[in-house]
Amino acid sequence: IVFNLILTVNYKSDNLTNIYYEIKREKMIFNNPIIRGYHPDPSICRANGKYYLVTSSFQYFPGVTLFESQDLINWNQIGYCLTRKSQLELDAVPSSCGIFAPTIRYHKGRFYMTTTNIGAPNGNNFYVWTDDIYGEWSEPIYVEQGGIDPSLFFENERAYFMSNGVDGNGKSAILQCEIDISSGKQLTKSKPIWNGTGGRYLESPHLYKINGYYYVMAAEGGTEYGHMVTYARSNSLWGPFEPYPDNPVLTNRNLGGYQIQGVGHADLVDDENGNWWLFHLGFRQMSQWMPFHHLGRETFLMPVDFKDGWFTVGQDGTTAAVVDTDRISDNVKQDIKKEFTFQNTSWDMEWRFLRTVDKDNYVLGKNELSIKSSLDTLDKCGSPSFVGMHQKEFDMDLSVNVTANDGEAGITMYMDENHHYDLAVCKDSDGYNVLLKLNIGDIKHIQTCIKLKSNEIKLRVRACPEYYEFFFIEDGIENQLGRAQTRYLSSEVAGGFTGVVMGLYSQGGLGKTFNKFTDFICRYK
Ligand code: 6LW
Repeated sequence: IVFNLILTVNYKSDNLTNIYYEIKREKMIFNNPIIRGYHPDPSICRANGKYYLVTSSFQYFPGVTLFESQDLINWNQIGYCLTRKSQLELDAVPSSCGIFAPTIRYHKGRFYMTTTNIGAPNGNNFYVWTDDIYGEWSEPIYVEQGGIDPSLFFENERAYFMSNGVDGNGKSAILQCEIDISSGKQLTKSKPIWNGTGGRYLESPHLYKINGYYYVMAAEGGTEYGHMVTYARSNSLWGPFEPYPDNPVLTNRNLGGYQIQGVGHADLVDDENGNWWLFHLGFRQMSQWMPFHHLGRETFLMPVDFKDGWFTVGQDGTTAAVVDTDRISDNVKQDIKKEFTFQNTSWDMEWRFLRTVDKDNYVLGKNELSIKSSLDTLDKCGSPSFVGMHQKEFDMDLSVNVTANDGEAGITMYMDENHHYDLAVCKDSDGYNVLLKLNIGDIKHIQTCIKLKSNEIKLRVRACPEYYEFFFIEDGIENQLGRAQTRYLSSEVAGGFTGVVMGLYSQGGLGKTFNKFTDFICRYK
């Protein structure tokens, strides 16, 4: 426990009259983002004394990242909701399509997760359920109501489903219907319940009942610098809804130069003591006057206050990087993991694949990884041989030993098929080379190519907010191959909804022999 010692000196002219001090308990302090690396569109529920949170996964497999927490501050990934091809078809899905914003809810001992698979043959809204949060989830149950960002609300044995859409006049609206939760069948027509406050891209609806009022909360303004959270309340879940007079209730759009931007798309949860919290997405721009972000949209937490049937978020409706609160025990310490290795991660948790995994191309060992090339390369919108982890911080030092036997094997800092930097060992007719390849849109450039003495080498990437620097280590000597600006992998340049994923990959060659990776280590400052 840390205490603040406050020393107050009262004096009249030069005569000390009083010296007194008080001891105050220091507040718990936590840092945002609370879940780092690309993890947007958080949704949360409370069950059995714990909290469960899901985030979007797009073209990556498995789908819908699932986290657990005891204290709202420290989150452990416990799995994914969509782990089978029958639940998640990603074959033809473009980058940043696939799994959009999920919602997780707990009702009568059962967890439900609803989402949309954009670009898939059966791209409708659907939900899956489980009675065991650590186990497998059901097959998808489809709902006819279209739009994105589906959500569920349960009351008196009834289930309601909402998503974004348009009303009879073509105006953006939150649409709602009652469904049969066992079959997904609509029991009522889809009805517009709220039109938002006029911001573009009305999305991310959630419905709550709190102290007698129904609240519909949404995001508006688009998921860039103008993003915001708005809400309205009603005595009926069908409306009419009366907007909160001070909407938006949360936005950082007027905090020019502040690192955290684009805050919106939120979900509310109450803790055991009856305090409310808002989990939402936002992003960290690379530095004060550099409006680029390449780590993707991440998950943030802010406290909520209710007064006279309305709620506010934070102190002034903005999200801060450092939050102090007396609502969380000061025994809780925020533990931000700084080092990731093959040993302290698990292939079915932190590591993820692009679209459809051909298991024959991977040997996921305890301390080593072997991959052989698939037909797809990193430059295609397909399923290359690739396994990656989200980049979580700007400052990073990543290294891995590579033994290349066939084609090209290395590390890629990967945003999408058109925006990635690759550092690799490559076999050609007279031996092995180390390559640095920069892919920025239509510009595909081999920056450096150096002949190696053997096919075994250590590759290293160091990152700061503005640059990646690329190295290889041969005979114990570190050589720099070049560097590249992070901004060209940012959402502002590449577009899309994901962030940089650090991938280990293999491509080209005959695709018959495995390339080996050992001693992976990624350290954040
Ligand atoms: C998501 C939408 C959004 O469905 O981005 O920021 C979309 N909000 O609500 C993809 O993450």
